[in-house]
Amino acid sequence: MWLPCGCTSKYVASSFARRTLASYLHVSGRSRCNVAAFMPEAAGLEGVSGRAALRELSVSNSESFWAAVARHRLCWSTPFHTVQDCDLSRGKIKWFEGGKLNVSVNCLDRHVHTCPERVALIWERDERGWCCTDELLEMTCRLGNLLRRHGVKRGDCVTIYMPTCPLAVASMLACARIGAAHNVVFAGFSADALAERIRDAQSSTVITVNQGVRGGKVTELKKTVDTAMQSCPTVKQVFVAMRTDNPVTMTARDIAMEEVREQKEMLKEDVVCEPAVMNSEDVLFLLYTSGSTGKPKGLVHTQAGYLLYAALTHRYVFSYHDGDVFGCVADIGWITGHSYVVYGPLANGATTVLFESTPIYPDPGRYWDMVERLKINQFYGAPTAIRLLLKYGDQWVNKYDRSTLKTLGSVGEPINTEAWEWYHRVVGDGRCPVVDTWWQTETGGICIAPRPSDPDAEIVPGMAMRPFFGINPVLMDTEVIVFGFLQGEVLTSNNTSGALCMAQPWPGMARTIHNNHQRFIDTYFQPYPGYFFTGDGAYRSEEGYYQITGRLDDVINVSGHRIGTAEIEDVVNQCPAVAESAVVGYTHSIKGQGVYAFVVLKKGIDVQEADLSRQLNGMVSEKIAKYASPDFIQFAKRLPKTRSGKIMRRVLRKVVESDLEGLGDLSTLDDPAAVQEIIQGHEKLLSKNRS
Ligand code: 6R9
Repeated sequence: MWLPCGCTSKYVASSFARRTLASYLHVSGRSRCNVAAFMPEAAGLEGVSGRAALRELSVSNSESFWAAVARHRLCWSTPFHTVQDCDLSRGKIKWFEGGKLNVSVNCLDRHVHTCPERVALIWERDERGWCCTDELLEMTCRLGNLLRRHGVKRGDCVTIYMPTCPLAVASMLACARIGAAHNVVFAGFSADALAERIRDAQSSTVITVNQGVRGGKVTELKKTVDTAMQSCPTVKQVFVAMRTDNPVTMTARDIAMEEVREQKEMLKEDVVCEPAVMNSEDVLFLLYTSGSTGKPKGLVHTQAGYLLYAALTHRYVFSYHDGDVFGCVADIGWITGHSYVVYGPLANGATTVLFESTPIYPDPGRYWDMVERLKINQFYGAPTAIRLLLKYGDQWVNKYDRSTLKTLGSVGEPINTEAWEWYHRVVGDGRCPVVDTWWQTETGGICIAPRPSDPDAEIVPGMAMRPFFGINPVLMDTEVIVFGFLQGEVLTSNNTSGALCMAQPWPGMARTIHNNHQRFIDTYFQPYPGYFFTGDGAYRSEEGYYQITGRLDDVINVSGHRIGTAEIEDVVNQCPAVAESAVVGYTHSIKGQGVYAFVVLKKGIDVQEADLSRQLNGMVSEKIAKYASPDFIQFAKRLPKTRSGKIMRRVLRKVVESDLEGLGDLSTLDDPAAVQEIIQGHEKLLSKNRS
């Protein structure tokens, strides 16, 4: 097996790393005032005497703030000459122009000097008790050389379809080292979803493993790649690593990273890999996410701004300190994995945990067993897992020593008060702050969270609360719709709800949608000109704290995974028996939201509904991913529509939430009787399900 199983290892080891570092290291901050202990570079900022002043300045004079932070926290080979050049109304976002650096050097080589003995990665494998760590720089360099030797160039895009394992992290960093962009596709996505992302990203190289292992189950990742390849003519090569001992069929396109020991491709490579000198605004990665149309968006993040923002939020939201072990249990296939498993922690020289398993494998004590064994200091997870574990009871938590924990984090969806309280009281023994962190693939890193703030500042359960440095949220009136778009004024008072927008750019935000800048503008900057529109609604309390209320568009959030209702409808509509469909989200006690599909069959179709449901579920799993598969499918004669033919999703949502009082004004409906049929069908489905 290629993926080795040592037990500890260091950030780096090669002498080349030391040399590289010397040429990259630049500047350091000088402490002058009392805020210096908190953020050394802030000491040089005019008039900053405390944290509140620092936060204020980060917004009112964001250029000075970000310039100081960027100089202090990143290693540049050439310093930047312009802090920012942004115009939100045109979707133009540029930070630190003129600056040159290499992200992998910032994440690896430079920590040689400061913490040569520190472990970079701890891989908590699916098999309990099998943790292992690797020489991350060495692996990254070998892989960088391998990719270079096989023709991968600066500016190319490499698709990574792998489980959360050290080689996946090394693959991301190897791309960064040689100046290629990466496109990580969550290993739970189907062959069709993978193929669509490979085609859109125009990748000619893919990296995968023979098989994945999660929750004790084997998944055929290489086979999925093979299927995807049938519709990806641009792919020239597929690198295949071995996660299990089982051989897989190799084709002429495939390159075994290791097969028999003597032929290990990676071991042939030198441990020295010259880092590409990248411009701040060169692409670091694409990451696809669901929007309100059927086609996922390839959001583009660039080098310096993204890395800086991931690092700064990682340091301050979680109160990370040198030597801490940071445990974010997200999969690397999502933005949380990118920013808080890989880039943020590694840029800060942290020991970061890669979690390959599930919260309940082999039993519901898995997380806390891991916390005890790996001595995790910050634990960052999703509300869906917390809700699930809460149901299994406190004994699974209490069995393990959690005294190393200092901060608990939550991400991906709203965390309900019950789950928050349990997380705080049981997991954190009532002594660890719980930070509910709001952010998105688009924002690159955390934008709203209870910390940083004064150590004893209040934290309200289930509230993200405070904007991060440089973040300037505003709430907009959602009532006014002009030409189909939400439009409105900034709501200035507290105790109010509205569309959550950002009034100022920050370094971590996405720069564009790959190959579709117009869609980027239309989605994020056109609804409220001059502002970045998040797609979420929020409430601002009397005290000025923010609470996220959920999506305002047709995107649902299943266990923290975003999925556009249109994507699911596109698949369901491909079934020859289906005339049309409408998918909506509903409240689900564990997953946060579940998927509810209304399906209208073509005339004269005579099928068993149960058979067709199975078929449709299978299609969605196969074309998108299992998590997107509907929990309920309701067959209907017709859907409620406006006179202009638009499906009234608002009405459907109310029906599935059993909120018949809230159906609202039905006068614009083409035929109000359709709603009655839908209500009856829904009741029938529920009672069938109960019995
Ligand atoms: C990081 C991530 C983003 C969407 C976002 C919002 C929801 C994320 C949340 C939250 C309430 C939180 N979301 N964090 N809702 N409270 N703390 O999840 O990115 O996959 O792009 O999803 O998730 O709706 O717009 P992404």
